[in-house]
Formats: sequence, structure tokens, C-alpha cells
Amino acid sequence: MSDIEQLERETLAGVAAAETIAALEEVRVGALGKKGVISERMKTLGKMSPEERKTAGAALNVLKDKVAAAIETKKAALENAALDARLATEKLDVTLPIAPTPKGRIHPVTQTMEEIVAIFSAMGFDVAEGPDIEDDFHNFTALNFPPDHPAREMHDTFFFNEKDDGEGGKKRMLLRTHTSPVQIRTMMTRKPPIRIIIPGRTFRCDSDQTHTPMFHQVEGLVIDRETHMGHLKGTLEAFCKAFFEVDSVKTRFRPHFFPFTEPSAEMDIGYERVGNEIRIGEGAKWMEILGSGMVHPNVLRNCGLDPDEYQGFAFGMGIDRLAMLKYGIPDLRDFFAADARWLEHYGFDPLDQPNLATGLSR
Ligand code: 2NM
Repeated sequence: MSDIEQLERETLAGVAAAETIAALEEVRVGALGKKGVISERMKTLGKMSPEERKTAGAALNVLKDKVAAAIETKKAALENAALDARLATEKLDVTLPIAPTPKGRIHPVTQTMEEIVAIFSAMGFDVAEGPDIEDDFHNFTALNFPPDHPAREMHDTFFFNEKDDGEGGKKRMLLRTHTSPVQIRTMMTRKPPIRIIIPGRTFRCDSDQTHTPMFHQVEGLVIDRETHMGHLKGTLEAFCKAFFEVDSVKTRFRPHFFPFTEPSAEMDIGYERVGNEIRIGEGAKWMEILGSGMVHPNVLRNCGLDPDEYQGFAFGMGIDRLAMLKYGIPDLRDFFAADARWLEHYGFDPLDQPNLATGLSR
């Protein structure tokens, strides 16, 4: 056997024996690298006679190509094996049930708001929204509050510092005390018929067991030709039945006063206390749940509507109190304490969207 055949055998045996990419690379450097045995052999060609060089050169070139090809083949095989091994350890059974994942809960105020929106949407109301920071005109003046009304006092309303109004005067912005400024903005920009509800945050300087400085309201407004108290009563009675999810709800309307409605009425619903539980719809007791009335002609005029052409009714209710009542939550202050355990207990599944078809609350 010639020594070239010998060299071929040894080198190919080395390639075959390499079990890792690194080991194979060592074999490659040992044979074909700058100082590899085959490369060294190439360098001896120069000292040979032309005859010798011809045969030895050809043989060495064949050897070099063979070894290079063998290394490439082996390298591909090793890489495939490495990939297979990795795929085997990273295998994932997509048919397994998913692991339980931590899930957020919907706050009872959000739940209640969405229930109210679902009910009024089904009656054809749109949802309207507006800014939390308002001016005196939209929060008070347009709503027929007289200049000396107590709600305009510092101790009931959160006022910002005075600033220039850009017309040589001063202007004092405030945190809206009700969502009614959105009704004003809507009446001033949209043509009747108007059917809207306005859920949102409201703010009053008040903090005790039953009041938080920030609370939530839903107000509603209907403006059309020939709208009357019958529409108001029918709408609000239908709302109560849907919201409390009972077929028979006793309601009564008591005369009241608001600057922005005339006449005005508060609505009570019948209830009964059984132990610690409050049962809505039955019983001899009455509980006030909302305020309402026919929009005052001054309010309509302030918004550019002619009271002889258009009438409307409006109503407002506190969402936080309705949530406490419906879901038996005893303390209002826990609502805004951001306690995850409280939310886990009183919160709702985010995947259960309130709707009238499958039931409001589950
Ligand atoms: C209430 C009670 C009664 C009310 C009136 C208006 C407006 F803008 F049309 F004049 N918005 N909201 C209203 C009426 C609100 O909350 C207890």
C-alpha cells in the first residue's frame, strides 16, 4: 500500500470516528489546515522531479478532495443529529390542556356599568362620554344652577386654581360633579332625536362611610318632539326589571327638586330585608335608587333648543351604590382600596360579558 493510500485510510478513519463538530474540526485542521499532514505533503511536491510531481500531485489532489468531501458529509450528519436531539428534548404536546394561568377580575363597578350599558343599548340608547375636567358653564350654568347655588361652593366642588380665560377675564376649571355636562355638550352639537346614556367618573368634596370623593354615575337623556313623563316612567321601570333581574319590581315616583328638571321625581323600588339579605321587588319598604325629571325649558334654551318644539327627560343614578345593592357588598370604601383579595372575591370573570341574551350577571 502506498503511503498516500495509508494517509487516506487514516484520515478517513479519523473523520468517521469524530463524534462532535469540534472533534471533526480538529481532524480537518490536522489534515487540510495550514500545517495539516496533507498540506505539508503538498509542500514536498516542489522538490520532486517533474515525473514524480505529476503522479504524486494528482494523487494528493484526489486525496484532498476526498477528505474535504468526507468532512462535509460528516459535518451535515452531525448537525442533523444535533438538531434531532434538540427537537426530542424540546418536544411539546399541543393536545395537553393548558396550565392554569393567573387571570384578572372585572371590578364590580365596571361590571355594573356594563350591565347598565347593555340594558339601555337594547332600548336604542347610545353611549356618550366627555371630559372629567369641566368649566362652570357646562357643569352648572347651562344646567340652570342659579349663581348662588350651594353646589357651586368650594366645599362641595373640587376647583382648580383660577387662570386667564384668554379673553381678558379669569376662568376656574373644576372636576365635574355629575355627568350632566356631557348632556349639555351633546344637546349643543347634535340634532334631536337624542337618546344617550353617559357612564363615568364624578367628583365631590365628600368622604365618609357612604361617600367617596370620586364616584361613578350613569345619567341618561332623551330629547324628541312630544316626549313626556310616561316615556320616563316606562323607560325607568323597564330598566329596573332588567337590572335587578326580577320580573315584578314595585316602583314609585316621589316629587323632588333639581335645578335642571321640571317636574322632577325620585324613583323608589320596593324591597324586603330577609336576615342580612336585601330582596328587591318584594316587600313593604321603599329604597330611593335614582333621580329623574323632564328637562327644564331653560336648559333646552341654553343649548339652543326650542322648548315648544322639543321636550325630553333625563335621569341619573349612582353606580357604586347600585353595585353594592345588587351584589351585597357591605362597605363602599373597599371599592377603591385596590385589594386583590377583595377583587378576587367580588370581581367578575372577564370572559363573561354582560348581555341580555345569556343573562346580565353570572
Ligand atoms: C339626575 C336627575 C335628574 C339630568 C338632567 C340633565 C340635563 F342635562 F338634561 F339637564 N342631565 N341629567 C338629571 C336629571 C340628572 O341625576 C340624579
